[in-house]
Amino acid sequence: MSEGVSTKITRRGLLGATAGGAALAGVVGGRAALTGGAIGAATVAGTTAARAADAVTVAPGQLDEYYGFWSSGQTGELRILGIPSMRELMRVPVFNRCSATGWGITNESKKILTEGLTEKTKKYLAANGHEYPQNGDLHHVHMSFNEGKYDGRFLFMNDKANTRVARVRCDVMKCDKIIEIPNAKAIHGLRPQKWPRTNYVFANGEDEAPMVNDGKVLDDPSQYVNFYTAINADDMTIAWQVMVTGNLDNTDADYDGKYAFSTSYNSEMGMTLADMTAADMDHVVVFNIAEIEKGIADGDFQELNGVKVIDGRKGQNKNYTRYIPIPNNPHGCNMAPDKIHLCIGGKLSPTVSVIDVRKLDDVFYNGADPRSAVVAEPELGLGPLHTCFDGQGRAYTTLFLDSQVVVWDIEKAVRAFAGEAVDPIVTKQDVHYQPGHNSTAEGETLDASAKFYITMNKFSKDRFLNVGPLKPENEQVFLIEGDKLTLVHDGPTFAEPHDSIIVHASKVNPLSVWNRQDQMWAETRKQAEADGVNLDDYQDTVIRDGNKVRVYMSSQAPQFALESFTVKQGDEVTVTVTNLDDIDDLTHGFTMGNHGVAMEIGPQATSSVTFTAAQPGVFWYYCQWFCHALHMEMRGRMFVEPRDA
Ligand code: CUK
Ligand code: CUA
Ligand code: CA
Repeated sequence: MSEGVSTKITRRGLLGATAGGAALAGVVGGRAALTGGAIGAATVAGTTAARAADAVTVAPGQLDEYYGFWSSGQTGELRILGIPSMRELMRVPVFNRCSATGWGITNESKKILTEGLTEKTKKYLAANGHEYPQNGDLHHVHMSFNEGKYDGRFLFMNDKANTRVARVRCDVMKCDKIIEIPNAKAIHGLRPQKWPRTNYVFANGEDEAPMVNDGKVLDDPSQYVNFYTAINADDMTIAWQVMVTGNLDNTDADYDGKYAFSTSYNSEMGMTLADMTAADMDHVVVFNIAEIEKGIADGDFQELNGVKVIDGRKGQNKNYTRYIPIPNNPHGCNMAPDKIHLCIGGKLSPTVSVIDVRKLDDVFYNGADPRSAVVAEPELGLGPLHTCFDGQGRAYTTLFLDSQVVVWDIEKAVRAFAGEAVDPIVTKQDVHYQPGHNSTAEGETLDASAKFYITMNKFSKDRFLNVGPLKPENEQVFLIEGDKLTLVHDGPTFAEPHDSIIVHASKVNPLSVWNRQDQMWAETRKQAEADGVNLDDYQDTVIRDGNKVRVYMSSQAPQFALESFTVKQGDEVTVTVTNLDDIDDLTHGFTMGNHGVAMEIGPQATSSVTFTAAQPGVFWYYCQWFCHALHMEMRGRMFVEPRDA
């Protein structure tokens, strides 16, 4: 790093004042100054940043060793990066609309975006002129597991804004299911079951609301509840829900298939900032999966909006849940790959609470004090949020207020908690600035490794050219070498990746060309068959069905099968395009001018779109994916005849 230590101190002091709050500015600035000096000395003594950067450089034309799957927060999409290069490879629209692919425009995508919505929500949306939510807030993306390791089948992700969970197929990297979660409000934390495989995807409802939210109860928080949801991963249906006390933030599952866990920052059930932060201790809820399944089988549930709901609130005296007191508005919830230790970020407490999951049986069945499962609570720094692991007994915790990562030894933290005079902290490293989540390669699996460390920082401040008041965030890559982290990459990124997972490339094997029989366009295929059109062959057919017109055209670079077609003003027009090119990377598009219509048609794929030809005239359609030297010429005309002609 060429920047002087004194510059760094000034920048970090400034940041403390803005992001940490005026009251904390002195503390944060002071710590940063000390650490800045220490890290500077370490850099001089150790590996040079230049040599370290070589270790993660991927030369032009070379492929990355890992896929990175990234959330995008309020942008609503999934992103795919190459790791360690941090090259952005793809954006997969999920909860957002996409102008390039037609996600949210095509019939195939609209089916996925609408079919999982509750009737109530469809009504709310219709009143606002929408068929499906126009936004999404995608915080957490996780892959399906088989025996504690990624299996390359699916990615699951949440939408906090509209209480949804989506699934992306890894064979084509497209979303194939989106469901709204009934009863719950604001799905935030999300994790797949790790063991024996991902039968369930666990999803946390963050916002409190009346159990039956029909307006009869309003400002009476004593009647509010929260819901923990288990989704059947294979068919994306709701398996069951558990009603809990307090709200739910982040979640994770163990490596035994016995327990799942959620943090709660609002055990107080407060409705104001002051009330939500009133208690010194909040809690982690432990869910006993076998007991919940048994309760469901025994009929110990109520049915609420079609979902079987178990009562796991405090004071139920059943074995569905236990509440472990944790300081203070805890946030991150991360299960270590040692299969033993669950790490809870204290957020307002400078500690991470470590729960030994082997002690939970005693808590459930032998009346042990829930706090007896806490086997370490190291004081690590200010604002601990999320923890990741390197598979070698070390934990890496982001310190939001300190703008640092702290590397610490889990076993030493346990020994220190038991009274031994050992310091669990291995090192602290500055990051730029205010980190949230962090990742190591496959760190949330049994294949966790100690190669590199990625930090997702909420603020970039002065790290990049100024692009106006809205700045990019900053994701940084550090090389891990023993006790030392060396910064090797800064990566600006648009709002707001919370989380990422890093998956070895050998576990992900997407197709290059679609399978013609893919389910994605099964309904379109059915309609084509009814119309006597073979979607697997050359198509240039126009079917009139009352005021509905169905246009079938195949495409092969650089031509659509139809140079023109004619409809009448007011017709509902469905255009179905099949890309008959059977060549890697040869995607066509279909954009209808002035109609807000565009779609991607990948090699061997079929896509369709429906719109109303409201105005008479000549309208050009064109292919918007550059496919050929004569790509510009890949266009045609829609003639719309006046209604009374
Ligand atoms: S939460 Cu964003 S930094 Cu939604 Cu995973 Cu902690
Ligand atoms: Cu086909 Cu451009
Ligand atoms: Ca609290």
